[in-house]
Amino acid sequence: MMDTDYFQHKGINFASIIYSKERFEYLENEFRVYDDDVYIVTYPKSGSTWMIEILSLIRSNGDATWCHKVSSYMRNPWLDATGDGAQVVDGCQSPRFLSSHLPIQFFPKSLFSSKAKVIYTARNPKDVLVSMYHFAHMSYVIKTPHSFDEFMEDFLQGRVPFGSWFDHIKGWLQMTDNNNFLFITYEELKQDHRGTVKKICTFLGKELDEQAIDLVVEHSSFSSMKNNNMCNHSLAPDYILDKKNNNFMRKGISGDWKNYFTQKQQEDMDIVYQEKMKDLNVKFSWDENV
Ligand code: PPS
Repeated sequence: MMDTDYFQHKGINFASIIYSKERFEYLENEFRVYDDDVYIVTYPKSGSTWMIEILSLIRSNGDATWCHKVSSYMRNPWLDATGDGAQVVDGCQSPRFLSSHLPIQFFPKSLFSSKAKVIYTARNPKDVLVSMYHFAHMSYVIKTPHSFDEFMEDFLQGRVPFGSWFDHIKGWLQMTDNNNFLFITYEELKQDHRGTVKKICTFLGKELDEQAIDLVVEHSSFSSMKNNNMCNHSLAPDYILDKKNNNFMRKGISGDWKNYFTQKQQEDMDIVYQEKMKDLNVKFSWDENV
């Protein structure tokens, strides 16, 4: 597989193939956030594609026609990348629904004086690591790892694209007290898909009847999304994803890390986790089992 070139921006690695310093500087300093914008923010592999689908379905009252006709890249464009993606964002009509993996210190500064809404989705970092490890074998935006051990070291040291998982979540959690910020976890969605969809509707101020909620849940299930080419990333260009032997919609479960981590890797990661998260006074659903 072809390897990936990284450049650094503020100490964080990014693949030059779709990201650039110019775009990041433009976004941070010049991009204008509007009060009626809604941002889906995630660290990679934490449930972005799932959240995009849920939001698109909520916006269309559970009717899946739009989700089956228009790609997720057009329905909820990605802020971060250069090229076609940037053009879609820049031509987007309000109210805009946009997606981003940016750490908070890279985000457009105008967010912080706006009333725009942010939905931050987090996932157990052990499952993020496993998902990203597989993704790194199919994607040209992450260097292909030589081994799981080496990848874990890169992940824990924040050398993977978008930097440290720990810094990302800690950075965004600074917004917890803001009424326009909603924190959701992948695990919460897995455990209570319907309840979490309702919570998102309340946050967005969108009233859906019970039948529409059922449709949102049905069409955003893992199996529905896996079969929908408009969201399963089978339309991603070949220079970004090698889809021949891999599937973006891989397993869609919580706790897959248990199938990959040795006892020693688990203990090593727990030590780093405790140390990095000790100053954060928040309990996560995965804490029991991290
Ligand atoms: S990316 O590349 O950063 O945008 O990836 P992202 O979409 O954030 O995360 C991909 C993982 O989310 C899983 N996924 C789902 N899980 C459960 N239900 C639904 N509907 C769903 N849709 C996507 C996807 O399978 C990736 O997780 P893994 O563990 O690799 O299967």
